[in-house]
Amino acid sequence: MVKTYFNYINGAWVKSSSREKVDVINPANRKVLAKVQFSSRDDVGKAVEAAEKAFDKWRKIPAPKRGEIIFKAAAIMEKKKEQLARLLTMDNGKNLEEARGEIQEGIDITKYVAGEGRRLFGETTPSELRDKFCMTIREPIGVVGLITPWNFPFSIPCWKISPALVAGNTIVFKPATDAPLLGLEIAKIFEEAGLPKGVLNIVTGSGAIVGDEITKHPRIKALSFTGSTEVGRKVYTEGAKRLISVELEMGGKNPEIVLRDADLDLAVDGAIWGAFGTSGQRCTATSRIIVERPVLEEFTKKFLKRVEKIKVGNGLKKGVFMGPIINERQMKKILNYIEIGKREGAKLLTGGYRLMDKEYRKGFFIAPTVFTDVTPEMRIAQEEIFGPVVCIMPAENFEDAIRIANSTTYGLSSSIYTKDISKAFKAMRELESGIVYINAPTIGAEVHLPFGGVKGTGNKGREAGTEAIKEFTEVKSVFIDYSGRLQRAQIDVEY
Ligand code: UN1
Repeated sequence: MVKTYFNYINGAWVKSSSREKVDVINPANRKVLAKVQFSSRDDVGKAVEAAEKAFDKWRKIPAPKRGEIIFKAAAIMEKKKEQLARLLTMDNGKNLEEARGEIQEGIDITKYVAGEGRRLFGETTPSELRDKFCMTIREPIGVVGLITPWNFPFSIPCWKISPALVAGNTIVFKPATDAPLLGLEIAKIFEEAGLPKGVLNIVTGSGAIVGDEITKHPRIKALSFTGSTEVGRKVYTEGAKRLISVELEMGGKNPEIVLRDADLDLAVDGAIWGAFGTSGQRCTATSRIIVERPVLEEFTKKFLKRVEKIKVGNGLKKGVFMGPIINERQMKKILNYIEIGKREGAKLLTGGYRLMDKEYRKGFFIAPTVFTDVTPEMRIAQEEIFGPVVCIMPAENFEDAIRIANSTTYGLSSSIYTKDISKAFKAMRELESGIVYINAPTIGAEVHLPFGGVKGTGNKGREAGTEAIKEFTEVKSVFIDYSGRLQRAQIDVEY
């Protein structure tokens, strides 16, 4: 019997009013893992209503007490780590080691922001007037709408849910259409941790119905979205119509620069992990390797040798490095980009095809793919592929490498391999990205640092780290005059 998951609204597990369900498929073998609700706009309405009703009570619970519930949730996640990781591998496809890493990332952010319950710092500052006190306080926004992707179906929801909760907001959350199960598990965890009913509500279903309704609902006061640029633009537009805050984390075309003085073996390690970890399905994935000409041949040879050893398969199997692509549509999109690359004149060095025999037959697997002779204007060097495809691009010198690195509309993550400290620092300044790595791959951000990108990757906000709380709070400036008389700012100033 396949398990059915329900929506989580007002502290109860409920069927969608649509009475429709959809299958959740394991991308490694197309086995049906579970069924989830294919929800309607009406379900979103009910979730908003519950979240609105719960808000007043939740925001008045002292923040350190809210933080304690969040800490408890983190402890439950720790206890369930192995079980969650296995479910994640089946739901999303990434290998078990990476799945454990993702659960850990969710635990880390949850612990980190739980401590905010005892901080949520405001500022105090002197007044220009006598016997007057000035301060800022942070307040929750209200009902927030969260929409998350399938590639990190546990940790990205945690990045959003945990800080939103500790700050005192209530939530309507839509997990991704693919890999929705971990999002639903998060609701179970917070329920067990003692979160009052209505504070966190989860509605599964399609972007076109549930996602669209969340972005348009007039009583949702802030939106936080991670996903494609195409959808992000729509979310931003809807939010703008209502003048609400919208946080966007979107695509990347992340470069790894390899300079002539780099430790080439280290640069190869970084490129393998950055380009093919999670089968390239990370917004931080390395999709361009920009190599200074004098080491181009040697780097390419070493890299190719390692790529050809990559083991592809079901992520539950020991030794598998690269799992499947999330679904057929994404697989076709990636294969189409490979065709585009060939037509554009890039040289296909290895891979470039779907794996079809035996263990691969039922799943969506693509061989790790490397193009060389890629030039900056090619589409495969400009557009996000979101799969195991990487472009090697020659650069004449350091400046040329930086220019190529910056030549896309995205700006999430970038990396440079060099032993030259001044070039490392120059790169840190010149690279147009929200995250820069020196002698480390483009993937693997840690939760206590802000995460997000410049240019087309986002709209300036950052998640996680010290920024996590900002996304989910309003700042209020408070002036307390204890002089007992009218004092007019800018006018009655005495010395
Ligand atoms: C994403 O791909 O959307 O930095 C998030 C990283 C991970 C998070 C990736 N910690 O690669």
